Amino acid sequence: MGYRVAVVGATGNVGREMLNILAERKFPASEVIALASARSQGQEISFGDKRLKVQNLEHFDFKGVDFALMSAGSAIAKEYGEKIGATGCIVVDNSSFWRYHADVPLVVPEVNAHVLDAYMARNDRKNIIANPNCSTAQLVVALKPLHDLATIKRVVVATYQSVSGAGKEGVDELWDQTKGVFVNDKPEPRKFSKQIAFNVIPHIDVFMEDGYTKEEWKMVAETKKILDPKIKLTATCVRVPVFVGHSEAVNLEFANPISADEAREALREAPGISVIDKREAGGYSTPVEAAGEYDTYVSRIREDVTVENGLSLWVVSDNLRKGAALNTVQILETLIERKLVEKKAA
Ligand code: A2P
Ligand code: 11C
Repeated sequence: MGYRVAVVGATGNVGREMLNILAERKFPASEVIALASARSQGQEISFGDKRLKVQNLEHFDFKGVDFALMSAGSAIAKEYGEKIGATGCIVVDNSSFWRYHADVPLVVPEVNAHVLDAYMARNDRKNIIANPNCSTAQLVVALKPLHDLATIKRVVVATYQSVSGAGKEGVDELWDQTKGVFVNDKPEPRKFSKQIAFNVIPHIDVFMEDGYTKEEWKMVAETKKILDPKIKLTATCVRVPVFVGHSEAVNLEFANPISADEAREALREAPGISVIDKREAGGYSTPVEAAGEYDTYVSRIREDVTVENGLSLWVVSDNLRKGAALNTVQILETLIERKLVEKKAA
C-alpha cells in the first residue's frame, strides 16, 4: 500500500505541476485525489497516463489521507490548513499564509531538512509545513553552499519573474496581450498593473509602508527563516514577459574571502544545482532552458571587486517546479526518507 495524497488547487498552475511531479518521480501513492473549487467539480485533469476527476474541496473528508499538497492561495490555506492538519493529514502549503508562523517550519530540503525532525517530534504540531515563495526557494538553494563556505553578510538581488508566478490569469494575460499587439487589439491590464507584453514591471504583490513590495519583503523574511537570520538582504522584484522560469541577478558580500573558482566548485558539489558558467556567448542559463527542469542553474559567477569579499551571480530556476511543486514533493520525500511519517492505510 502507498500513501493517499490530495492535491488542493489541482486545476491551478502549481497544482497541475504537483500532479506532474508526483507522477514523474513515481511518488509511492496508492491514491491521488484532485481537489479544487466547486467551479471545477467534475472536470478531468491528467495525472501521468491517468485522468482524475476533480472533487470539491468544500465537501471532501480528509480522514485517511496522508498528505495534502495545497496551492490554492492564502485564504484557502487559512480556512482549511488547521482543519486538515487536525485530521492527522500532513499539509504542505504553498501559500504565504503559514510561512511566517513561528511554530510552522518553512522548508527547502537542500537547505534545512533537519527542521522537520524537531517538528515531527512535537505533540502539539499543527501538521502544517510551509513551502517558500518561488523567488526565495531558488535563491537559498544557491546561497547555502556559499554561506557554508564563507558566511554571507549581505545579499542584493534583482529578480526577473515570469508571469506563471501570478497563476493561470497571469499566463493568460501575457498570451492575450502578446497576440493582441499584432492585431492592434491589445486587452487592458487585468492581473498586472501595466501592460506585461513587451514590457517589464517593477511591482510584484502589494506595496508596503516602507516602499518595498510584499514580494521583496518575503525574500528577506524567508531567507532569514530558512538559511540564517543574520543575513541582510535587499531585493527589487520585477515581472518580465516570460511564461515560466524566474531569474535573479545576485550580489553577495561575505565575512570571509571566497574566490569565483571556490564558489563555482562548491556550487557544483551542492545538491539541486547545475553550474552553467562558460565565459562566452551562450555559456549561461536562461529561463527557456530551466523551464521543465528540477535544478537551480547558476551562471555568471564572478568576483565583485567593489566590495571586500564580494561575488556576483545569475540564478535561474523553474518557478513552478523548484519554486513550488517540486519543493513540495521533495518535502514529502524527505519526511518519508527520514522516517518521520507512517502510512495511514498501512
Ligand atoms: P478553480 O480552478 O476551481 O478555481 P492559480 O494559482 O493557478 O490561479 O490556481 C488556483 C487554484 O486554487 C485553482 O486550482 C483553484 O481552483 C483553486 N481554488 C481557488 N479557490 C478555491 C476554493 N474556494 N476552493 C478550492 N480551491 C480553490
Ligand atoms: C510571483 N513569487 O512570482 C510569486 C508567486 O508567496 O507564494 C508566489 C507567491 C507566494 O508572483
